[in-house]
Amino acid sequence: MVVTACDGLDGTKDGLIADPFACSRQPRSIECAPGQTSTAASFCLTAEQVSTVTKLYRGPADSHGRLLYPGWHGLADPAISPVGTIAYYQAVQNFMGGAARTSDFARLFMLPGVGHCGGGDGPDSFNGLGALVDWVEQGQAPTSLLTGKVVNGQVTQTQPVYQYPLIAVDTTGGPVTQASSYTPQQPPVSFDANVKWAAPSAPATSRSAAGSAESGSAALAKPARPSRHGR
Ligand SMILES: [Ca+2]
Repeated sequence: MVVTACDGLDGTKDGLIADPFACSRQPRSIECAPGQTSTAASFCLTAEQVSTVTKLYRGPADSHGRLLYPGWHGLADPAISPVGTIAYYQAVQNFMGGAARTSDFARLFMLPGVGHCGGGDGPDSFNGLGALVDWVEQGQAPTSLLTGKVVNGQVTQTQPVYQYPLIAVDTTGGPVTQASSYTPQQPPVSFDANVKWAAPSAPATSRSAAGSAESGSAALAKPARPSRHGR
């Protein structure tokens, strides 16, 4: 239902939601009409189900309405909300004094349709280690990662992912399964990741950092290059 409603909002009809924050579809919009029963052909949610899904999207909050943990809202990690990853990255940018200073050593790439450490409908194979090696040893900071979908040993789809917040959009009209069809674009809706946390220091804990690095995304942090001359 959500994919059907929001697939095209990221600029590419490919069965994946690259920009979940542009998706404003509310669970209430598919609440069953009075007397209606949900069927496979005519799917709807009961009032209780609408209430539950709405709370899941909003995320748990304390009695003052401050967020305890991000709502569950894409990209496709069922275990850890990608919003937590983005909020952590935003917190790092705030601490470092902006996006440009942070990009010197840490870059975030969100993987549409990809699960916790892999899997999901989206292309989940990529060479993050190679990107880090090029960054450290060649000074070539990654602006995109080439991802691929491998089914039964065959690559069925390739797609670039770009440095957050840019998303890959099929602007050429080429096949959505080929990376060459895509160019980096600003998302139609900019996402404010400055979360008002119940515990202000929560996003900066080491536990949050370790978990968020696996969250349907590739957070590349550039390690310092070992010096051979003790400089
Ligand atoms: Ca899409």
